[in-house]
Amino acid sequence: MISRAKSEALFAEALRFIPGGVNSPVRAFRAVGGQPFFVQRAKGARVWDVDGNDYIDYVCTWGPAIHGHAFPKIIEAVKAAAEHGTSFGIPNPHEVTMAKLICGLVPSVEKVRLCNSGTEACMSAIRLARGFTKRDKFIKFDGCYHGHADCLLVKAGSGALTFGNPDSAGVPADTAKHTLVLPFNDVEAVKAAFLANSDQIAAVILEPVPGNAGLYLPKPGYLEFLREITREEGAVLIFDEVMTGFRLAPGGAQERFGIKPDLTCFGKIIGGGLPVGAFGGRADIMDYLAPLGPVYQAGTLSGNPLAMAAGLAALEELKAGRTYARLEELGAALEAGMKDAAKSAGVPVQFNRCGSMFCGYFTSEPVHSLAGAMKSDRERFKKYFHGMLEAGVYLAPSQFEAGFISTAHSAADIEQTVRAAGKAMQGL
Ligand code: KE4
Repeated sequence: MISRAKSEALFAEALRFIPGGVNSPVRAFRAVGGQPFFVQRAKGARVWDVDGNDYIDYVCTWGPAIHGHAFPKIIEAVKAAAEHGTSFGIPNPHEVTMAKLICGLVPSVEKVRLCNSGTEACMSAIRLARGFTKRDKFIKFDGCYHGHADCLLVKAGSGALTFGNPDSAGVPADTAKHTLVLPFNDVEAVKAAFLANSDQIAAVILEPVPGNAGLYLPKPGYLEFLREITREEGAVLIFDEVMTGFRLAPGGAQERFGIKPDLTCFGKIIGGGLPVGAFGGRADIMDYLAPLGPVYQAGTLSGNPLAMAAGLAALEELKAGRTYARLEELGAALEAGMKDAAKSAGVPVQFNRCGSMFCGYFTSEPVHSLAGAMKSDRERFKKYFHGMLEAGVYLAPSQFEAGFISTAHSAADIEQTVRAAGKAMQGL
């Protein structure tokens, strides 16, 4: 067993001052048992804990570290920007460069507003769609996560076509009732929801490739169907690309699947590891935002110079390098290796992948929705997770999260990961 005595002492102290000892619930290892380790430093594809143990990292800070940790160009950019101040609350040139870069890389985005998290981006996009359409209801899909704004912490209410139920304490039923939660990849459910709520639905928001219930893909034609029905019904189509944006292609999932949404939410990669979110899209909708229009949205640190410097360095590198070809090579190698490992161990695994995002479900049935993901054997996942951790491979501490590969991962890292998986799956 790897010694983690310093992490254990830190966690005991953290529990005294921070709820659950963490500043974001998934980090607490409650889905897999045991205690989280504490990171001392990170570089490339690896993180080191405070006890000196190192791990190949497939969480990549939940997506931002697409170039690996402590990427030199990002570190240099942040250091240089910090010399001139850490925040102004006054427009700065970096904001304009960032906005032009996002609009240049994502054709559906004519104008963009920067904020400080994916939650802010999604919350604001929903408010904007409601203001633009003057409608209150909106559709989301089970298994898709769009941050923790009240109206988005909702699960399917009875007969999903009616209204949602709060998925968290503290969310008033009056708030949740406007949120319709439908199964993903189900065309008939969307048709029925629009029929039952005609002229009342402001928007449809989705992760085009859901990465918050593990990872599964849209069925052929599904995204095209959503684009068509929202256009016909006068509802705003919102792609939440906080995770997929700039990861699945320079223009995100919408480039990969050839769909043009009305609004898109961003986060993670565009901050280069610092806190940034953004939402953008059709100019006629975006111009409803204050100070131009009646929909209010604001943020003290929006467009922060340090976060802009880090994000610009990250995005410029994506434009310059052969990032996506490299990520595809690594992803394909990991997928092939994992499938072989599961077959050799005689363990039923569905390994879903889209570019450099992946998830292995312990089930024999294909996974295309939350219902499918829920059939995964979580006891097997828990044992597998800890087997991999002991072998120096850090996976997301939950079956219902996606894994991420960076350009800093090497073929040797993938080989080490596959060998570890072969051992961890033995006897599951
Ligand atoms: P943040 O508010 O955490 O920056 O973004 C919320 C969000 C919105 N949309 C999508 C598609 C997301 O994946 C997220 C956040 N992702 C989770 C990982 N599953 C963040 C990790 C965490 O909550 O600690």
